[in-house]
Amino acid sequence: MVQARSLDLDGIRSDFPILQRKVHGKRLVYLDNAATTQKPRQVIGALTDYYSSHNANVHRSAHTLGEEATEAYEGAREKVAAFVGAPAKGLVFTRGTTEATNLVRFAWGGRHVRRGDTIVTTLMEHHSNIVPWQLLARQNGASLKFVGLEQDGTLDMVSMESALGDSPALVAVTQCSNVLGTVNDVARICSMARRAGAKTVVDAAQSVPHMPVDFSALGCDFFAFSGHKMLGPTGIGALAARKDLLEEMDPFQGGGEMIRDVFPDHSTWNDVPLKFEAGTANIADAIGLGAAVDYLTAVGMKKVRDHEVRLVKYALEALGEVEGFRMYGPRAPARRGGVVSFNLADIHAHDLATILDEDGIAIRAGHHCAQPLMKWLGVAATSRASFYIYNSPEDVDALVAGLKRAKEIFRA
Ligand code: 7TS
Repeated sequence: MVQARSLDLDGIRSDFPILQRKVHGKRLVYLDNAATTQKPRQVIGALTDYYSSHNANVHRSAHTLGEEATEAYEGAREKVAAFVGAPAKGLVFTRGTTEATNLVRFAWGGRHVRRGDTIVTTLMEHHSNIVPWQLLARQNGASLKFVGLEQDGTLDMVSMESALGDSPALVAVTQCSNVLGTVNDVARICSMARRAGAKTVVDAAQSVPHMPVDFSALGCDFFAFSGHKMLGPTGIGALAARKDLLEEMDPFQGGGEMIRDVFPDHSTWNDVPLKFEAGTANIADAIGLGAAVDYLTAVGMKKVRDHEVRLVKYALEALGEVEGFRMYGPRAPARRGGVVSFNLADIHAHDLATILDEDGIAIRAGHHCAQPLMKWLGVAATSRASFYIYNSPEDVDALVAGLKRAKEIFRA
């Protein structure tokens, strides 16, 4: 058995109540972490504590609960910002990555992308880093260009150079693919884009939860991620952005909280980042995300990354021995995140996921919200196992056994 135990796995696993439950009478083997992660009792506890003892609206009430809630909410912002290397005033809470890219679409793109402009994205993006740019391009008369991939599922940098030759207004790229696992050199891409005069949006949904990241060092303009993929609650995420850009951007939504003064004929805006947080915020979940960040910080993000690299190495070796196993994306574990997408012989990915579920194993099957990538791969769907801090080599062994059982059932 390969050691993938640089973390205190038993200690970590004991923090996740859901890992104790059975599925179809079997031990739960949760391998759908790219879709969403499970929550430790520390995060669940932070939500319960907030609602039990501190609940009030923020930024408005002079009473004790109001002050406690505001302090906890703004404290969470500071923690989350520090976790990704961004200043707190440059971190806008959103519902998640999707809302963050859409915020850029409306609040930055609306005024800065003009007729005839180009927006560059890549073939490995999640739909949330494609569709907002399609909508923006259509609305503003711009065009969308896709950077292609190499055979091994890494970005074709010649195609990137050529796309940048058109002096695009915006370059939108993922730091880590949710299908191929490819980790892109976004610092290099952002520096190339800046020289070409483009602003950059980095989709960090699959990087922030899994590896050390530093928004300021990357040199990007916008950086989007989701709390629920990093042990936090659903419905909370963030956009980190260059503060000077946030200052001059239009608001995203109009309403309470985002204004300074409202007159019958016009309004003035609150300071950044509150200018982008209209209405009552998702206070409890932001605080829950702060608790998730505390948890990950205590584990150590370098350890999280090392654990996943080891686990993926073990998984690729073990899965590679199952006849008919075809994986997608780069082979070297150091060049990829903790997701392994594959197909098994001619078994449909959805059938495979259903068989594995009978064994208590949760994987995702489908297009993973990356249809242009599926087309490029020449498949309608893949199966995907995605790992996190509580997964063990035993989970990989269970997956391998499940695949063998599926092959017997389908005689594939
Ligand atoms: N970007 C990437 C790379 C993602 O993997 C996802 C979600 C998103 C953006 C959108 O995040 P949201 O929190 O706004 O929904 N990815 C997946 C997935 O791979 N399976 O389910 C959701």
